[in-house]
Amino acid sequence: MSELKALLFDVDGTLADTERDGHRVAFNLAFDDAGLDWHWSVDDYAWLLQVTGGKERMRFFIEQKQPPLPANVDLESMIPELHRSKTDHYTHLLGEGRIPLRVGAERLINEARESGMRLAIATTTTPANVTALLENTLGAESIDWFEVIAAGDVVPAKKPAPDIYQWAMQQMQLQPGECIAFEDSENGVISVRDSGIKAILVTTNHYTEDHDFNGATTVIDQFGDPGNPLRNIEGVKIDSGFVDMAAVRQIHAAVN
Ligand code: XBP
Ligand code: MG
Repeated sequence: MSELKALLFDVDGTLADTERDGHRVAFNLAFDDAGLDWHWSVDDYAWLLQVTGGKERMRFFIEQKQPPLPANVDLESMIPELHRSKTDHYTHLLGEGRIPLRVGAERLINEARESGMRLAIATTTTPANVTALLENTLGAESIDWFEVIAAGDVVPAKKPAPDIYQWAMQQMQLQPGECIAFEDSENGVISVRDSGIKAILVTTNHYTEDHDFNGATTVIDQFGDPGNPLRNIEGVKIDSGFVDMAAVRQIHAAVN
């Protein structure tokens, strides 16, 4: 049995519901600014989310849908330019306080800190987006609560590749058995699983509730709070109605 030492959090969909009203909106604003007649609807975006990474997602869209493109366009410069603009829009949306953390996330992070757990972020999104979310929800000092912020292009292969979790563990000199990961999507679970981490807690959301979470230890609909209980969906059950450190330890111990 390994000792639990660290909590590794995905960001998009897990700590906050950023995709529908954040990333998607920012992509559309960037398309408008660039004079592109493209629009990603709430439904289209469910399909687009199969590809992680904003640059990778735009390339996938262009290849699959062949939308109208400006004459003589060079995709190798257009995609990064569009992505810079999208990141600007996204961080502005966060700055307006439009996207709160999900139910129970702040409570769990605070309890983990109080109990001496090490914390890290393992995400596909751009580092500036993580900083903006943390600053605008938990406060500027919260960035330092996370020992490692593993994000974006720090590894060449994004989720579902295991690289981002392996990179975070390497930086922290942790073994997979010493960690628990928090995810919301099928790609996220595959990434964690293939990194060797066995303890995986999934909170579903609008876009991921029908995903295949094979390999997850526990699947619930939200972290929950006292008075706002979670719903157990699959795997190890949480009886208290919300995820606290006792539940986190129970989930870790069930598979380590
Ligand atoms: C998050 C993503 C990201 C964001 C966009 O996946 O797929 O691509 O949608 O971020 P996960 P960027 O939650 O599995 O890490 O545009 O900054 O790439
Ligand atoms: Mg996610």
